[in-house]
Amino acid sequence: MPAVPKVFGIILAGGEGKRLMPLTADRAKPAVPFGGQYRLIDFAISNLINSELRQIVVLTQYKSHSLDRHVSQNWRMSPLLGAYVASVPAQQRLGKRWFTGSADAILQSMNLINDEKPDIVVVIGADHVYRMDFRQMLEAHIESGARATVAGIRQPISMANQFGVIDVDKDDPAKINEFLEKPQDAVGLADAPHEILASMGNYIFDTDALIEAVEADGELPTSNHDMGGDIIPYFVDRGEAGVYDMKRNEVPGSTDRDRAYWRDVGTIDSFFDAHRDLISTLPVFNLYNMEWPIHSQAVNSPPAKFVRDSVGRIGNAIDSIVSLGSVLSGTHLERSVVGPWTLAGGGSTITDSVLFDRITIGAGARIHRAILDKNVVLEDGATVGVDRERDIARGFTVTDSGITIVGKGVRIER
Ligand code: ADQ
Repeated sequence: MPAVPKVFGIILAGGEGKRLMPLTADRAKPAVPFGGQYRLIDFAISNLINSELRQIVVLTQYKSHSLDRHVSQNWRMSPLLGAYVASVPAQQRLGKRWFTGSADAILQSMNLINDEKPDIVVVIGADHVYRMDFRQMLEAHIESGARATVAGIRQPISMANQFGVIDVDKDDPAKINEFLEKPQDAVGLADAPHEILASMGNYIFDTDALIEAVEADGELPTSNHDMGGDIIPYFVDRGEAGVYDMKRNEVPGSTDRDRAYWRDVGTIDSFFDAHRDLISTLPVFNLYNMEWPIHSQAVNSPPAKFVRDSVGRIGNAIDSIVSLGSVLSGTHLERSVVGPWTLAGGGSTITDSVLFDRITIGAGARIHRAILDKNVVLEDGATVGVDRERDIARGFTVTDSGITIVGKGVRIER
């Protein structure tokens, strides 16, 4: 390994995100808006850029148009420095098939690795909210001599069936002894029986080892061609898999509260809860850490505005985030996140909700515990999230926890 290795970043962004329906009905999960003016993928890209990676590809497949557009419009890098963030769609380079799994996505994108000839490849997911300095994980990878390193973070044992579960070697804490992808009957950690060490879906590989592994996996007819299910166990079986504990990661400017914060926002409930983490007075996840900025779309619009309506009702917001271009006229907003270009009229009330962009809210409308996708219109006096049975009858998705989701462009009548 050279003293300064050449590092290439691959972001896996081709998954369907079925559990986020209807927000993923016509966009890829990494393109789902988050926190007002971000898309989920902005966290992964920002972390790699802030970690000084400069050649990054985003592998896309499922309904990728808005994801491609977001990456190409907002993540332009200087070609003078050889820097790029490129969105690369599935191209059927190895025959007439789409990516059959995340490892197949890498196998089919081998031309990108061959073009750059990196020493090390960082492979990460595209749908988590967190800050992470990958340079520290890279140091640990090189120091340990592992050929593949998996980032791990403690999670409740009740969530073990959603994650790859890492069993650390008793004699060597930098080594993985066993890796089980989404087990039904996980065993808790010795010092915390109610927790497991979960894979964050972020990996670092020596390039030659990654190529060997995905090529060998491509030959296996029984494989699901999945990074977590097939490639990591391949390295564990060979005694070549290392683990990097996220609790060692120190990101500049982080607070005690959001140090090592990581959320998989794969379900509506976790997506909703992650928004709550942004808006509390002492945020559990601090978007305002300018030492490790999360970059996003440049919204070309005037600032948000709060005014009285024609009969003097005050437009105000508390414990909330309001994005550029929004006008709250005589509207009361509380514990909510509002995306760009929302227009809300007199006497309307929005509580505990997440609004994407370009929502129009009529006078006297009421929104509670709801997620509204872009271009939703509430007519004067309309309500959503207030009457569960009515929401279901109107065809909206309502979770067991009582969150109503309204899909793109729906017009809600009184
Ligand atoms: P999951 O998130 O369930 O578990 P997966 O659905 O493969 O695994 O998604 C991982 C990443 O790969 C996502 O960013 C997704 O968009 C992308 N992806 C999925 N299929 C793809 C395809 N065909 N082409 C391109 N990209 C694709 C994974 C790991 C677990 C780990 C969790 C952490 O498998 O071990 O614990 O992530 O959330």
